[in-house]
Amino acid sequence: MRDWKNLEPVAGNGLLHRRAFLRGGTALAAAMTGYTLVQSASAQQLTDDPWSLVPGVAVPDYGARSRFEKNVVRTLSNPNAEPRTQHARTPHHLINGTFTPNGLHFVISHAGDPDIDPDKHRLVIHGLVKQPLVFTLDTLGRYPMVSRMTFLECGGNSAPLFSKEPIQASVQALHGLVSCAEWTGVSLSTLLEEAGLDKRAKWLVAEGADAPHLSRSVPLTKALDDAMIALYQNGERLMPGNGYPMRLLLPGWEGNMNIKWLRRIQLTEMPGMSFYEARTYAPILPGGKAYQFYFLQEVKSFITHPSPGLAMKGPGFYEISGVAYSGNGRISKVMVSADGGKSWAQAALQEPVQSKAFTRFRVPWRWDGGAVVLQSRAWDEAGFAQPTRSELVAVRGETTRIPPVTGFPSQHYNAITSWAIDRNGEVKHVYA
Ligand SMILES: Nc1nc2c(c(=O)[nH]1)N[C@H]1C(S)=C(S)[C@@H](COP(=O)(O)O)O[C@H]1N2
Ligand SMILES: [Mo]
Repeated sequence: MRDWKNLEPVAGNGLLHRRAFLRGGTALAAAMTGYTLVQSASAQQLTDDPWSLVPGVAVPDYGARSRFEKNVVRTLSNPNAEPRTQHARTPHHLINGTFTPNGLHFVISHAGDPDIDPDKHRLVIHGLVKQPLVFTLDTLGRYPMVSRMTFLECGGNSAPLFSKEPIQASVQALHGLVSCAEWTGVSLSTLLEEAGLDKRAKWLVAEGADAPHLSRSVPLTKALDDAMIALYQNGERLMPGNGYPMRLLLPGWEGNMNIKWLRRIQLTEMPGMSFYEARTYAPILPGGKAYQFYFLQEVKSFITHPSPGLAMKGPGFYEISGVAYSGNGRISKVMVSADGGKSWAQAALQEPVQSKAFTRFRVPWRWDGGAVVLQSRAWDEAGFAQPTRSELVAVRGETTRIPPVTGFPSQHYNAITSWAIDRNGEVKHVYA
């Protein structure tokens, strides 16, 4: 039997080989004993509580999670729906796996969630097409459908990390504006083929039915590549906050372009230069120039376990895990460091590794109780590496404004996140 405590670390501060526990199951048992198991004697002492001797409650017609899970919720930026943007952030530290339950998928709604009667909703495709078309939910549902896992991330996710000083907040507050779901719907290319494209068409302008009629321009190349009119989210109809009854889905591209409550697609020669693409999502660089059309959500990762708020429970075995994703395709590699980036161990990637979707990574770790700094760094199949924070801010700048506001760097932060763990097991957000 391999003695877990004597396994040679592959990187500083006790990171173990990613397959350390696949080499022999007995090693795992040895690893856990004395740390996470209760005393072995108590395993004999299962009691028959009264409830375990009688039948349970009625099975509901629509399931809800256990009442003991009621604290696993999104955090809301504007709970009274004052007339400004509302954000609901995903609690990444309280869930696991790779997809986000519908009730915990992040939401950004600039003027609340409309209450749309699906029978009355229409989607119009017009402009530079041979044949303008109008669809009901029913007619759309008769086209061949596709399903795919994909992450959706607001361009402003992780914006607090542009702050000069690290903001003390949970992974939910820092990175909660990204989620991942299985979306099912009709390929936009199918509908555009039916409408017939005019040769002059190079862009489309998509518009939502909500009060701001949020509109964004999408290059035709993306529309014909993997864009989808999504009708289902993790198997059920879209949630009202995520665009019920239909939304535009542009896998791997800036959240804001994924128009919810989609009602119009107009084919055009040129982009519409709408409010969001001309202002908010044209990030300004330190020299005063601005990015125009920064569509891609680039390769990124962060550690969810452990993370601030999930204090360590004494030295011993832990699994470090988190999510990695890239708008360019599949994640090819994730490295994890426990010494602030001096040495790295390769993480195991949970199969299947899907294109433009969350990939969960895991590394076994023996924490000796000393101060450490945890980091994760991802690479994608297109060859891009997640930058360090100093590399990113060298190009994009920092801000002293909290929370970051328009006019200051506040978009497309994809650099490394660092969690410092002190001797008490407290986890803090740091820059390393
Ligand atoms: N019609 C409409 N579409 C919208 C929005 C909106 O307020 N109205 N918010 C946008 C923003 S800023 C983001 S980040 C994504 C978020 O999608 P989600 O709320 O489904 O997570 O939707 C985008 N699409
Ligand atoms: Mo957004």
